[in-house]
Amino acid sequence: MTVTAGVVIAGGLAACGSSSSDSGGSSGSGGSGGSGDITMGFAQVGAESGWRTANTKSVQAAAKEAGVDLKFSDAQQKQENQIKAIRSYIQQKVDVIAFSPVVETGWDTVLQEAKRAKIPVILTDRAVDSDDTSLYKTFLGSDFVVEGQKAGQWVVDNADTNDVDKNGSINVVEITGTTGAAPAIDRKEGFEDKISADPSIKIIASQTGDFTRDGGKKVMEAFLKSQKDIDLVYAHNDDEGLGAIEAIEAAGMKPGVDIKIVTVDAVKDGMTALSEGKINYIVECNPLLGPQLMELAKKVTAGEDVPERVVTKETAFDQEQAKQVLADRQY
Ligand code: GYE
Repeated sequence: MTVTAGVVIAGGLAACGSSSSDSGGSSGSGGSGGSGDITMGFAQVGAESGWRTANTKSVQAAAKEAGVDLKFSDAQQKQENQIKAIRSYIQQKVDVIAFSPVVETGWDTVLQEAKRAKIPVILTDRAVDSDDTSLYKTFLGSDFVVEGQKAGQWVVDNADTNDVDKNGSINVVEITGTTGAAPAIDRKEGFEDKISADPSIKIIASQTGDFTRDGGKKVMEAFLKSQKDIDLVYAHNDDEGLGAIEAIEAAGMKPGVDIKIVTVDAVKDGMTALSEGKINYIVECNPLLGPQLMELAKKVTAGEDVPERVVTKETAFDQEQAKQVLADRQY
């Protein structure tokens, strides 16, 4: 993760919402006709998780609301597909390209092509790891290191109950997100940062579940075979945690009791499991980035300055808090 400066809490931007009266200001350099409407090419990661589905819906609904003509592609979690989609948006001369990079590295060439074509790029949700920050206008999304820190801090703060077998050590198995993806790298880093304060907490195994339910289940099945005395699962998203629950139950144990579970996202299925006590703690990651993305797109295509980093505002939930908000959870 390279982007650090210019932190702005996104609530302010979202509040300016979707007034369509300023659409005449758009002067997209890619040029898509004289109506003033903006054409956006959006290269999505895939449909790997509940979070992603909510994110896609948010972007599509916000584009409609803002009068943005959205070209949408699903890369099925493959970088090559995202690069192809971005190249096709460049060819189509869209006004702005937004994308959520599946992995952090390997984007410079295609982003230079966009820059040469004078098409501004907005990173949404995930960052790229590039020394050349002129390749994109802004990065809108969560601080994944902070998310990992919140998860790790909870494990430290609840060390007594997390030591399920009371043998003085907390054995953690980690189900990581997609290898090379910003949230996988940063959620690991933040978590390790916090648990290092307590030497009794150890990550005894770590493997990718690719942010999917099926991946989480398979990895947990393997951990249950290869590891003794697992106290806690740290899954990088809810879907992986939900897959782990299936594996733990199939092995005749009680998730949330015999093995504690901490995840990130707070989508409805995750929050349901939390309120039932099968997950113990969830760090929120907000997928509803659409309105802020459209607001940034309007500014960028109008040649206005935008902050180079827009961080979304988030919280975390325990069982009681999950019960309180579950009924109103939109996604
Ligand atoms: O946590 C996970 C999804 O990039 C923040 O991607 C996103 C992550 C999210 O598949 O569920």
